[in-house]
Amino acid sequence: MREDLKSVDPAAQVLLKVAEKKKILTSFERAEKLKPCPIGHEGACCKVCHMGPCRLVGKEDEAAGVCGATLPVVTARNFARMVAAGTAAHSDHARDLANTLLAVARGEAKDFQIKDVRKLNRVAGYLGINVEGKSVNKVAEDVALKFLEQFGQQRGELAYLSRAPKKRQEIWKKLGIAPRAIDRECVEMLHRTAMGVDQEPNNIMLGALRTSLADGWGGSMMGTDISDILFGTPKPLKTKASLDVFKEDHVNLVVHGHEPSFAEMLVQAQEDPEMVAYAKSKGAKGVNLVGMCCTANEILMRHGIPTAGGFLQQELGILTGMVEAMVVDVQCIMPAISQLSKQYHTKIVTTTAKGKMIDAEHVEYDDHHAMDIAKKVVRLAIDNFQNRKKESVSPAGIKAADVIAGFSDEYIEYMQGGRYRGSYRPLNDAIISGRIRGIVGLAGCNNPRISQDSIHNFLTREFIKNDVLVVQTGCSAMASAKAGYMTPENALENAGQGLREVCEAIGIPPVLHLGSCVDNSRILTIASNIANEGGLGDDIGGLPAVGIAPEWMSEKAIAIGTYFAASGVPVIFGAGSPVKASKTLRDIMENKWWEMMNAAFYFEEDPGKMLELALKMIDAAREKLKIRKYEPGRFGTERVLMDMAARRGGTFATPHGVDV
Ligand code: MSK
Repeated sequence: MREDLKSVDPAAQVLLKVAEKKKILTSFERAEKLKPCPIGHEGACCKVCHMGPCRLVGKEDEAAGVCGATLPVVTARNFARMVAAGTAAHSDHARDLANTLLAVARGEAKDFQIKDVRKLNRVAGYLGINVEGKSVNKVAEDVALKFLEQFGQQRGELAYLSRAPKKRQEIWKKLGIAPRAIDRECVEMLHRTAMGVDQEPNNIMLGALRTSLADGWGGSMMGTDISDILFGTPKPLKTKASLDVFKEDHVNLVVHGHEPSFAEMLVQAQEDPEMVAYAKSKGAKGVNLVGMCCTANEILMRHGIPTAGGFLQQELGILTGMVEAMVVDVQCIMPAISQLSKQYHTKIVTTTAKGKMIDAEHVEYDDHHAMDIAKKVVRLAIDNFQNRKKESVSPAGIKAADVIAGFSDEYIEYMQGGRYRGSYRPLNDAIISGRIRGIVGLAGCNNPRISQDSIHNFLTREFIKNDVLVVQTGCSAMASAKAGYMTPENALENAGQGLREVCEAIGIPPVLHLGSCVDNSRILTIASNIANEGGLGDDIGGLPAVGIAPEWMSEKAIAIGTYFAASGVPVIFGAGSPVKASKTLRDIMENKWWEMMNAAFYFEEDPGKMLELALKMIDAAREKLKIRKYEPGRFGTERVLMDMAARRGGTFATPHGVDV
């Protein structure tokens, strides 16, 4: 691993040199110059009222703010607020999609159609909506209205909680953390963490768990499902990933952010013969649509649109001098890009009233006139083609990697038996026999304080070498895509023998691209399906599975990590700990959560130790399940069966292999 480099992506390295030569500062240099405040970085700065900010230094049992708030309370409140913000982000995205679904169902958004009726009916089933005798649009309307109700309902619990294994639902009930409504949990979390309300760290963290579940089994899962219903459920397809996906003879239009609706329209608009003719009239061969960040993941999974990469590529993309327009919506959009664009011909186009930028053009997206607005933006990019300056063009010049992406949970089920006999049996059997040692969900961001992609790539390589199936989302998926890990050939070259055999038999890469950040909900669905298939316990908790976000930076990542833990998947985060200041908090997350939920939340910066801890937890889970001990190259079908007492006892596997 090259920690001395700002990035291990060779195309990014080329463009960082361009920036250096032109004396342009990017987030990579700003991160070097601007050291984080050590007190706030570790969760010990309280700024929930104006008596402070109070910086709590000193011993845990002595440090206190002006009001007397202790270090564990302050750290817990800070963490819980991150969870609330992350949950709000994913869920507001889902709310927009639910409104689009409603508009489509009512014939008000005529440029969209319901692409996956089968999924619509499946979702209606989860929500208890009868589809008999109803038109597709009526079912879609009922589904959209039910989804919208989930945000503000005053009674009951979120409908999607019923998709979790029964045992997990009982744990949530017992702990009192089953979320009631999405907005309610976010609002309550902000209230509880305001000055002078919840002052018991464990109770604050219970609130954080409940809020996070409103993300994972609420907003995010809804976001994924509505996108599949409207734009199609992903199936594997081939595309490219690199900063070198820009074309010199085309108008390069980048779509960056998170919400897929407008991006879907741009996919259609850029292919429209009228737009192609217009591009030709301006001297270009056509329009080259490229994705960035999670919008990239959405249109890559469904249309094979190439990706320029994740969060840290946004400034670098502009530095190529080849981007006519960068269209942005919400989340992970650096304010720096509008300033940087002034030194190039690139136009930054904001598209939502929620996210405007100084010096950007604003073209407001409205799903009632989606295609007209998409064409307006495509035209704007085409008109800017003539302003591209030859002398400022700096292509990365590194061949883009092939990527096979598009592994929805439905497709994973399908590939294990076909449309009518799809199941998770083969995957469970491969885990039981030891061909697959376990599953790791690698997710989360890049962070300029860490050599870009270095830990994502290190862990991906090591896990597949150790027969661990890797499923990826968000910027982590981009890291593997760019590195060429998402091809079946990679399995042949780099995977351990057991994983390789499974990949060859099914014809999949050992690293599966599952989609965007909201698509972490697909990992929850896969985990539920594995648990419900049988043979590996009856809960998500206790599966040989771990979630890791090694280079995280966003509050959304914290919300995801927390709902993974609340769902029974232990998680490891790198890039520094926002709870490091409080031993009490660390103890709650690393030990108490094992007792409560059969999972934990660790912060560990050392990549080697992350790997070791993840493998240890996977092996401990295997031992507790009494399935074959993992031995590289030795597989079998024999199992040590659990007796009823062991099953009922619900013994939990800790990383130390101790019953709790
Ligand atoms: S885009 S949240 S930097 S994964 Fe979803 Fe990447 Fe993290 Fe944004």
